[in-house]
Amino acid sequence: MITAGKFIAVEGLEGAGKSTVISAIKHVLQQAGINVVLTREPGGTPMAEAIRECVKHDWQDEKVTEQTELLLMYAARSQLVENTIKPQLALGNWVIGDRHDWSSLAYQGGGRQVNQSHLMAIRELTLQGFTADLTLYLDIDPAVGLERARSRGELDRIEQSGLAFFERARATYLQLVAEHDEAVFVDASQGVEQVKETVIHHIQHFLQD
Ligand code: Z5A
Repeated sequence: MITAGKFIAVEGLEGAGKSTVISAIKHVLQQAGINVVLTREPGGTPMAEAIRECVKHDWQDEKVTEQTELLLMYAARSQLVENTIKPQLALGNWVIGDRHDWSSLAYQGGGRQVNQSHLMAIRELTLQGFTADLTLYLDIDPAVGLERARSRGELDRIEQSGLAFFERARATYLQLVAEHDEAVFVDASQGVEQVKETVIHHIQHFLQD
């Protein structure tokens, strides 16, 4: 009998170090004999990757409305959850997501301040209660995270949203962590090795549960 896999979501502002810790988590899980599939949001399927291109970029004088941004994030998520995440979990594989639903709650809900009841309705339509088994939230001061992101190159459309936007997104993330027992807070202002060590400790604990 195949036991269903687990879905681990890694969340945080830009430059928090999500990509960096995901490879460490993958390594620990593989050493425990687990098959691991990596996903990213928005993206992770051919159609969702096309949506990613669409939503991250500037459209010159054409304003990307908050409604469009929200709908595209959930459209991409629907494609990914139904075509990749659920089938992989059913095969017994574990999925590590570079961002998931909390990104929309933090960025569109907190950052853009879209109407909460509309957001919740779109979320319910898309996910129908599907959630991550474990969410690791990497907390970083937005100014520090954006500086890390900037050092890699020019900021994209969403990254140019301003510090107040990212402060609101961070506040939403902190509230979500406080409200969910299956979430873990990680101080991502520490050095890379220390952040990785903290994350690995939590993963090993999760594996023992
Ligand atoms: N978005 C949204 O609005 N709504 C949604 O529902 C979803 C997403 C799903 C996705 O862009 C954008 O879409 C994102 C949110 C929005 N936009 N914004 N703004 P993305 O996937 O391209 O961006 P990201 O997820 O934020 O990735 P990132 O910038 O690459 O961040 P990261 O993966 O957390 O960081 P990293 O690549 O591991 O590290 C960044 C740099 O910092 C790198 O040079 C590292 O070597 C360095 N680093 C990492 N950790 C440390 C530590 N601890 N100390 C020092 N330096 C470090």
